[in-house]
Amino acid sequence: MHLFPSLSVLFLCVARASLETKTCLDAEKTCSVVACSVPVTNGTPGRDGRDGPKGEKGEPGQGLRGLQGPPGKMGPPGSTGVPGAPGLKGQKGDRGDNSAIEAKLANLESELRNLKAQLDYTKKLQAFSLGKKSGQKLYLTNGEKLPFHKVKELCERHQATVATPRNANENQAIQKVAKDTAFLGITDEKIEGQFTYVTGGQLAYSNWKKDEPNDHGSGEDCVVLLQDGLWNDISCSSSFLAVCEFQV
Ligand SMILES: [Ca+2]
Ligand SMILES: [Ca+2]
Repeated sequence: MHLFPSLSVLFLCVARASLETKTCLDAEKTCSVVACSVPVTNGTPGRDGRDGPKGEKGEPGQGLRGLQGPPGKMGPPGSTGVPGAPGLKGQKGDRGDNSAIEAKLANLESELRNLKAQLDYTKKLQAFSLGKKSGQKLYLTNGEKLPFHKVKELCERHQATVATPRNANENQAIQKVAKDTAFLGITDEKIEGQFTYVTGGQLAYSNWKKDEPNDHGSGEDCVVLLQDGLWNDISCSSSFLAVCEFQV
């Protein structure tokens, strides 16, 4: 195999010897085998080499700067600060003249005491002439005989309630005021057989006549105080003496 290139070269040199004998011989001495042979075509390109090392970081770019945006929303209020130090004490003021006011106040107190004494005396006269007082309660009658609900309205109009004895003393006091059979502020209108005060609450005291209450006839839901001080249930629509109870 290695002989053919040499033979080709030799043949080429012989073929051209007649024309350029000297030249070829000289060339055989000096030029390379390739220079004297037929032209050699290039081979296929080799494979790509390995990646080179990473380069250094470049300089930052210089793009155009945007316009400034609108201001953001207001933030939440901050926390309350620490209280400041107390201020300096002020100078003492001038002493006021309260003597005139004190004198007026003394007069008013004196008038108030006189009025209270007169009121107490009036109450005593009233209790003596019209009614009967028991504890903090004053019982009065105007002498009218009315159905129970009219008696109730009459007493309420005078900031009072229908006379309601809660013990034997009160029962006796009402008995002395009432010169006739009188309504008491007690009914079983809400629940038959369960007598309660019209102002509310279960009975704390009772003084029923024998065989009463009997809810006689078409029904008896109101209560009267008989002249002997005993109680009887009776029709609310019947008319009896109105006796009212006042807080004093
Ligand atoms: Ca009844
Ligand atoms: Ca009865």
